[in-house]
Amino acid sequence: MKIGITCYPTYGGSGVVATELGKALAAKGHQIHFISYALPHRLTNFVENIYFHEVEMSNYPLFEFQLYSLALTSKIVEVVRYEKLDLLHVHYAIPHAVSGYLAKQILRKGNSDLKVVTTLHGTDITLVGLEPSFLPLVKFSIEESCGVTAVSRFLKEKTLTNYHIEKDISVIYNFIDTNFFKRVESENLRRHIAPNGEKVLVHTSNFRPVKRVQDTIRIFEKVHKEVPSKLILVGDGPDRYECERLTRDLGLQNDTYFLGKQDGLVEILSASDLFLLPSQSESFGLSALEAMACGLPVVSTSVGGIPELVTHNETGYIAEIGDIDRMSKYAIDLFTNDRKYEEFSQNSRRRAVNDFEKSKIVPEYEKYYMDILNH
Ligand code: GMT
Repeated sequence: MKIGITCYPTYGGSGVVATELGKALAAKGHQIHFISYALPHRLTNFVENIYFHEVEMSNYPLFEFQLYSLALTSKIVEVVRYEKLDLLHVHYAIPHAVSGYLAKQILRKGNSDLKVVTTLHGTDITLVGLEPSFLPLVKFSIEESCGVTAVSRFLKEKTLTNYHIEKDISVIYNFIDTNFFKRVESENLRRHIAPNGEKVLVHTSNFRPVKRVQDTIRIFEKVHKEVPSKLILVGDGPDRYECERLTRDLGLQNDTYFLGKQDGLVEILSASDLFLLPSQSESFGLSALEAMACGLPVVSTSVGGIPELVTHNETGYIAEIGDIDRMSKYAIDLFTNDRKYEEFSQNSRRRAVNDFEKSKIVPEYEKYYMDILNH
């Protein structure tokens, strides 16, 4: 198949899933054309069968705001026409599903029937998409997509109820390469972070309010009082400054590492013991899956699609949003019970391998494409 993929090229989960999907499909012999404003950050080296088409933006002074959705539409039309794509797969509805719809209408004039598949990832449905300036467009573009997938059952249900949509939405979970995401040797890093054998808690995110990173620090404060421990925070975003301030206010600055955006995630996770995900909303929790594949139990909130990934009392623990006391007790419980910790760690790795390995999920997308093309 010749497939176009449009996604955000940045560190967000939707871009990661889109890029890893493109790479996996290319490895299976499909021709993949990424269409975005920058090279996806997980596309670090040359991969056979992968092409990148950059959306060029005009800076004409009359346009106070950049017209990205329109420029993207024109680029999609160009790539579909000249590369003869069979299908376009857009990740994150805003604005990609709208650009996909417009491109389809333009191509229809030339008698070409572009199939557009939209994958809903999270805040495109639960947060941003509900804003009055986007809601009608999100609803319309979902209804008009030839196929729609959601990354969890929770997200599918939210889409149908929030937008009053009657559409067949397929659930295709996030996936990872468990041969890449696995515990690796990380003694040097571990010795640097926790020189006296302290336990290591870790959190990775884009530091947006929805992630409640401050809760991570407050959980750590309580754990730290009971168990010698360190906290690693990976990523960057609007809440980072506040988090750094809170860490200083609580006197935890010498035990907390703000690493910023990092590519060496596997080594960092391998040097850690427990993953914290205290989100306010989370459609799936790709970051938790990456940690589980590296053998880390997860302590998280019970929101969104997280319970479809984290099994309470098996691969970690889940609690109510903001229940810092409970989440810290869970962490302390795991740190003070070696047998239970080991069992949870093995369960986490097993769950990632058995249920979310890319070799299991990628064929689900391939089958989905075939169904759409044959329809
Ligand atoms: O929605 C976001 O805040 C970021 C978003 C993205 O698209 O980058 O992440 C979402 O997509 C991931 C991949 O499907 C999911 O694993 C995340 O749970 C989801 N984030 C939220 O729902 C907050």
